[in-house]
Parts: sequence; C-alpha cells; structure tokens
Amino acid sequence: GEDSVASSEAGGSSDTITMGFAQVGAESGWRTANTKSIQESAKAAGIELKFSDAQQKQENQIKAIRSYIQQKVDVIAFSPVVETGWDSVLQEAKRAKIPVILTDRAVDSEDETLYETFIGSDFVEEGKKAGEWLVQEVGTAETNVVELQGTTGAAPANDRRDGFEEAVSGSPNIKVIASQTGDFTRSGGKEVMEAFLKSNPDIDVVYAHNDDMGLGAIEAIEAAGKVPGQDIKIITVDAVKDGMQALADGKINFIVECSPLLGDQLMDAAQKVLAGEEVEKRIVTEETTFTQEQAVEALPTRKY
Ligand code: GZL
Ligand code: ZN
Repeated sequence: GEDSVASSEAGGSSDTITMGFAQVGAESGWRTANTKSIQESAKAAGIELKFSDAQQKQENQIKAIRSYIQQKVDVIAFSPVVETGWDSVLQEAKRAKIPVILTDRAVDSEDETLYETFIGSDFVEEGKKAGEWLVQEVGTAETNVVELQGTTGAAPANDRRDGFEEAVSGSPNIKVIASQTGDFTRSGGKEVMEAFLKSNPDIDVVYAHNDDMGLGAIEAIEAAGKVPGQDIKIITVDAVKDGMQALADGKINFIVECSPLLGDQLMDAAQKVLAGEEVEKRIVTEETTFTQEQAVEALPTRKY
C-alpha cells in the first residue's frame, strides 16, 4: 500500500469540511426530498456529511447536535422541529467555536449570534398565498374552513396559520370552524379529518399545512362518500409529487409551493462561513403556487 503521508497541518486535520446535520425526521414527502437534496449537495460539494434522523423529537435533535460538538465537526446544520428550547445547546456549539446554520425552520432565540444564517421559506407568505386564493375563489359566499395544522410549535405551523388568518381577516364570510394538528403526516391528516367530518355537518374547505395531511384528508372525505375538490375544496402547501398528482386529478384545488431543495444553498453557505466570508443572516427560498391546470403542465418535470 501507499506510504501514509503525514498531514502538513497541525492536528492532522484534512481540508475536507465535515458537517453534522440533525434532520427533523421522515414525516412527509417534503422531508424525504429535503434529505435527498442535502445528501446529494454535500456529495457534490465534497463535504463529509454526518446525518441523523430525530423522528420528530426535539430531544433527539439536541442529542445529535451534542454528539456533533463532541466529534468536533467543522459546521453544524439542522432544521429545528419546533421554534423554542434551543438556546442552551446552541450556546454549547458557540463555546466550542462550531458555527451553526439553520435550514427550513426557524428558532425563537433572541440571541442572533447563536447561528450564522437561516435558509428557508417565508411560511407566513405561504399562508397568505393560500388565504388570498380562497378569498378570490369564494367571494362573499359563506365558507366553513377546517384547518389541519402542522406539528404543534413548529415555525411552519405557527406561520402558515397566521398568514392564512391575516389573508382571510377581511372576509367575515370565511370562517375557520375547527383547527387541529395532524403533525404533518398523512395518517395524522386522515384521523383528524375523520373527526372533523363527524363533528361538522357543513365543511366547505380544508386548509392543510402540507400535502401529506391533505392526502390523508382526501382518504377520509372519500370514505365519507363525498367528492374531494368538489363537495369539499382542499388547499395545501409543499407541492411534492403526490400532492401535485392529486391537484392534477382535481382532488386538491390549490397548492402553495415550499421548496425542499435547500441542499446547494446550505453547502454554499457552509463553505462561505468556514472561509470567513460574509453570509446574509436570512436566505429566503424562491417558490410559487399551482392551480389544477398548472399542475398538469408542471408534473412531468417536477424534481420531487
Ligand atoms: C416546511 C417544512 C415542513 C413541510 C412539511 O419547510 O418544515 O415540514 O411543509 C414537513 O411537509 O414535514
Ligand atoms: Zn357550506
């Protein structure tokens, strides 16, 4: 074999960047597409990726971040499952002089020195787009909405709720008659929708914080003998392939896109941070919306 070449730098550190990424889980089509993007982008950037799946539990994400600190990775990145409770572990990373990058979801830390940048969508904007579409769709007609909320305490759940509320606040004919978390999962959306159908005789619209819960709601609506997309309109957020297919099939009426393809921006930010270059504190991802006609057009080229 080759002679081992002693590394020229002190401490034997190679110039390959090592990133520790603490992922939320694998709860939705969006999340698996996001994981794929991060893993592919790390490979393309020549960054060594240590990856963990927290099964949507904050304590598992905190454990993963602590293990990355012990392993002395060069940079830590994660998508905080909920907004609160991060200050102490982020202070430990800061004391260990390991920069942290937030992707996808935000934290409520007052101390902005605890992370270098936050790369992700504007969830309030997404909620507003959903509400604005409904306002123009129903006009002054009495409209009862049931809301399938994302994971309790998660930034996308809080903000998509608030953005939607703001957009429909000028239309007293549009009422959110029930709201409950479906935890961003298909099974959660189905179970909650079954309960909503039992307790609310007149539901006109479902506003689901992601496609997966919307797809679960479709199953419940069909099991109740109603036609999704017609008897009960459905608005969702994400625009992953399964959601876009249901939209093209007329079972969903409108989808607000939330891009999971954050990998390249994350690796680029990590390289800049480690090179001591300036990185904006907030990097907002570009995204659009889809009607049923637009879904038919877009489906063939959708990457996720
Ligand atoms: C949004 C992301 C959300 C998706 C859900 O950026 O945090 O989590 O909308 C996913 O599908 O579970
Ligand atoms: Zn009605």
